[in-house]
Amino acid sequence: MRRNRRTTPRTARVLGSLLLVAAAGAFTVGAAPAPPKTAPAPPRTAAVPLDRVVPAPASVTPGGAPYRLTRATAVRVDGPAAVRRVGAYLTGILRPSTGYPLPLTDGGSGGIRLHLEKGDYGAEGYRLRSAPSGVTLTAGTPAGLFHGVQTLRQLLPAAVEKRTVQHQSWEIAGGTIEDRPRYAYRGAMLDVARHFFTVAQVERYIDQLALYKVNELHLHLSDDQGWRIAITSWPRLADYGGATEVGGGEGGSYTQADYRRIVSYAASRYVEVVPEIDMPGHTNAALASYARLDCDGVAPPRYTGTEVGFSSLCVSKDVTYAFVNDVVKELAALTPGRYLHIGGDEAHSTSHADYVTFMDRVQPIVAGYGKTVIGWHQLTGAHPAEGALAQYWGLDDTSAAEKEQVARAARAGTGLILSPADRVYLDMKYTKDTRIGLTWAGLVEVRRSYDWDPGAYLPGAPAAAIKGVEAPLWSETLKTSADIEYMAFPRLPGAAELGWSPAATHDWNGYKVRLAAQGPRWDALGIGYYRSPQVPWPHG
Ligand code: NGO
Repeated sequence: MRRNRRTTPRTARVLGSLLLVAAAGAFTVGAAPAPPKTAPAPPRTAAVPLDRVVPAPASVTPGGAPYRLTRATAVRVDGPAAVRRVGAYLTGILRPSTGYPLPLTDGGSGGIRLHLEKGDYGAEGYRLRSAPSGVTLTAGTPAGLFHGVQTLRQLLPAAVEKRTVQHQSWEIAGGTIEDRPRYAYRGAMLDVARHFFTVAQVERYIDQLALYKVNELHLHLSDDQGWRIAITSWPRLADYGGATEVGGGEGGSYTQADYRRIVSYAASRYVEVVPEIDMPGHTNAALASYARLDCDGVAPPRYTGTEVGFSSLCVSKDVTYAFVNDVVKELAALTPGRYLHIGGDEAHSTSHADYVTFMDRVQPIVAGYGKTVIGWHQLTGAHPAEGALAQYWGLDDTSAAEKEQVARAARAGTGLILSPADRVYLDMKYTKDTRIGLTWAGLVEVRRSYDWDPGAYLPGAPAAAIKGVEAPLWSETLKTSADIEYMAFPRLPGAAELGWSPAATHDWNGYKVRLAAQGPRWDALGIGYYRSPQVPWPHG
């Protein structure tokens, strides 16, 4: 017989939940005032099971009756201003859809409580406890509370994400979640060079990343087709080099104030910005802007195609390093984050000797401004600086020799960020019929994107060298936020889960059910996604 929860008679359900509440010993008279007589009776909706969260939490212990939000619920915060800001972020999500006032108050008990305490939470972990008397989020840091808020969102019905009042009940299943990330680096990259995206578009993506506890936004700020960040000492980079893009559109660039806005918006979502200036290849926009950067002193025309590998900074000229120094100095000053990405991929027009010379000179410049170098994994073919991270973007079938070069560097202390292109390059088409995207790394359906283990991916690389996972989104074929979202969803949450969740939770069959439950949330948020046939989306 098929069972359907919704067919249980209402009286039996009410009695059942009263019994559960009483059994939990938490029934307090008057805790939840009866709705006013005039209000329409809210339809019953089953609470989202505690184990429906993406990324999968480290530990889930369901139990006891749910908590129900009411008109009387308060959001209680104690601790520094940052905790209050996380509380305000939460009320900003809950008020429009519930229509409840949800006052933000200091201390007290009951309602939804955000609370810092010393404990074994780590830098980003949290605990969520839900019972009829209230929901308490506890963490050691505001970042942990923020991640806990993302879990809390997913435990409410999908309609909580709508921006107009929804008349329904809002319950959070009873139990406890204890959670912390597997990896400290959980990234997404956005290529704003091939097509330019505005501050508002980047902020929209940041909000989407935060839903899945991604904490690093790598911005690919320069490439052959465009230079996207104003550098005061080299103004033509943005003014001229930024004024085009793939296909010949008008391009664009961020003023330094724009960039600061992105950085601070990201920080409000506990996301660190990792700026990338790709060097020594992928530099046509810079070479077109300043003839003196070219070995022959002749500036090439600006470039709007998609073939790459033809440009190189002039490794033998001193002005090259003066240029790099100025750019890195300004960018480092604008960036509170720890990292500065120097690219280093596809330097096909730079000899190997020149590449090594260039990296030997440029990495100390980055260190001199207090930043840690990240480079694409070709950096491991030179001399990665102490503490540098290499970002692996090979394929499953990349040659054993190339993988071994990266693994050897990892054994010698270089940390790795994993972005295997035939797994987590979000710009790869899902199927041959995907309307945008590239295919050079293959077709990457949702399962393929999720079904690998970062800890065991690269033969010979010690587990401790793996710092995390990043999902790059290159924009040769992407022009709008709708394009970004269609390629990122539903694969981005899988990459985020690989970065956050313990390996023991990894299971495609369980994941696809949790992922399916995200669909109605994306609908409510206005995110258009690829309805992969591999995922059992709810009907409707
Ligand atoms: C490669 C290449 C990029 C392309 C991208 C497209 C890296 C690190 N370099 O990835 O220039 O945009 O593929 O998928």
